Amino acid sequence: GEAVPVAQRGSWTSFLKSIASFSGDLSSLTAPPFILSPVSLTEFPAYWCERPELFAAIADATTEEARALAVLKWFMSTLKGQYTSRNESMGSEKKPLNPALGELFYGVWPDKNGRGQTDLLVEQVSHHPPITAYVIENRSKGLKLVGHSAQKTSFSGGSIIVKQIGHAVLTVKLPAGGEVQYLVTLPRLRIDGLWYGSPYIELSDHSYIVGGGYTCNIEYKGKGYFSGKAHTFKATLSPIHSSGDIVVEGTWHQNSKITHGGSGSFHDVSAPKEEVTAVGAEAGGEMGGMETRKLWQFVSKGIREGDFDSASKEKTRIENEMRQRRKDEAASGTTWPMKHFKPLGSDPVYEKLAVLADITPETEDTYVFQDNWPATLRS
Ligand code: 0T9
Repeated sequence: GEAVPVAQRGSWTSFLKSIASFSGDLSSLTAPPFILSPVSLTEFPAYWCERPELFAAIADATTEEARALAVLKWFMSTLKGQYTSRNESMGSEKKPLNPALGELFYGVWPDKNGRGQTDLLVEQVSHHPPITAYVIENRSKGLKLVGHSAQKTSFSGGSIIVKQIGHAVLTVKLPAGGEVQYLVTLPRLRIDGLWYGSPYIELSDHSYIVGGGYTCNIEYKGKGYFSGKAHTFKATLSPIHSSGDIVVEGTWHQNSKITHGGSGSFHDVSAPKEEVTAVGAEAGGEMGGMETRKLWQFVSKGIREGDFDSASKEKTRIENEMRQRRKDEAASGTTWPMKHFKPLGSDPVYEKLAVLADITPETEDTYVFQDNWPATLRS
């Protein structure tokens, strides 16, 4: 692999071998320094709102069709950040920090041009397997996205295949009273370029957005499929109670246009995105010990500055501390309490909406937000 520093070639090769002979939770495998990211997975839910004005715009739609299109446009516009931003900022996909149980991340996108303030709250609700639960809310616009994210990984043909587990539900308060909910499911990922030490993500299969009188089936293709172009998608938006599909086609990391049932350009993510501002939850906006940027502070610093010795020492210290915490809990017959969510074995909203688009599985568990925002985000 050309992108692998000479001194790390041996450890990269053995890392790839361990991936190949392993399936399940990749997050716990030790990887060579050059591929480590200083950012924890608890920060990833922020990708859902890095174009806050597109999220806010969902509230301004006045017809079911306009609302379904606004939801699709917001969703499509998050994908570039979700799946290519590490390549842009760090040169390739990197291995994120594996969050500790109970790790927290809070953030905000401030009000601008009347779009309203948008708040973010994330909690690591399981360590083994890793599960991240999140809420994004724009209160003034009556919009709330609640979801959770986990992965099942396997290795095939030199690539890592990532099946995303979890879904999100977007709740939109209607100006006339009442609300409408959209189920958002997640695409499958393939991580290519491993051999060369410069991994990148391609999306495949389908994901869905269902609700508000519409189903939307989004099909993902990459290089070597029907278009031969990387990061291609085709979204078919269908009204549930009438006919007349709207089709959108393009590349999710660039732009798209309406190719059926209308015309004109659809989404375009060439303009810069807006990163979330991290907010501490303690008094005075301080960060507590379980808040991601405080917990990983010195690991991240070590990785950023190329001081992998201190990064690795500090990481071991955190992991040992967490191991001890689990032992103490086992000894006292307690478990780490979730701070913001309650687990539920099946999600009634998912079940109601998944059948409308023939989504499998028909049932999924969920994490119910307890509506306990820290005061620092709500003052
Ligand atoms: C939810 C996203 C997810 C998380 C990451 C697969 C992955 C962990 C999960 C799915 C977000 O909404 C979107 C983007 C990137 C996904 C990560 C990419 C990645 O490589 C990791 C896995 C666990 C690895 O770190 C594999 C080993 C690594 C050396 C390859 C770069």
